[in-house]
Amino acid sequence: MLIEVRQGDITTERVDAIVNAANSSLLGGGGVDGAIHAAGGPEILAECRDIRKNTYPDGLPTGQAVASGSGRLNARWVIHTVGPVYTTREDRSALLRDCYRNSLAVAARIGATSIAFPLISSGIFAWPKEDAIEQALAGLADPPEPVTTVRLVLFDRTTYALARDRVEK
Ligand code: AR6
Repeated sequence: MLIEVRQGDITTERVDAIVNAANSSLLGGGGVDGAIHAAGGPEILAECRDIRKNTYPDGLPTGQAVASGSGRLNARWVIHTVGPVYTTREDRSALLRDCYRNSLAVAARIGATSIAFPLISSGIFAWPKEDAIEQALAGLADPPEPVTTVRLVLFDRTTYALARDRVEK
């Protein structure tokens, strides 16, 4: 399946589900996480608090994903996933691919057919952009039914150009 590559702000995407590059607390943060909570409003945080209390009292493990509602966003759901923090000491790339795979699995479970992803771990968690793109494309290959539209949304022009060149190659 073709992966769509776009430049822009993921909070405005018109898809069934957008993915949040969260942290295990699920209680918000900076980067795309901060932008999603700011744009979607307090309903998302309220639901995340419930998810923490009822399902993940110790936090959402790295590589896993969970869905919440989307407050005021165009998308119907937000799928929160926790990317690994980049380090040269060990290879954490399988966890990064898990974020994409597990988010797709959650999308399929809730019946989302279209889904948009940010470039997970490539900001505050410091994953090098080019490799983050490779891991994203590997993790997004073969989405499960009924997912038919998979979009990678890059925030800045430079990263967008890198991803577009890689996908068109
Ligand atoms: N739309 C699309 N992409 C965005 C947006 C946006 N509105 N804003 C930033 N990006 P980051 P991480 C890009 O730092 O590295 C938070 O505090 C950004 O340019 O958001 O996984 C969480 O709570 C970068 O390429 O996520 C965690 O603590 C990409 O999104 C931690 O940051 C990911 O950058 C997660 O760090």
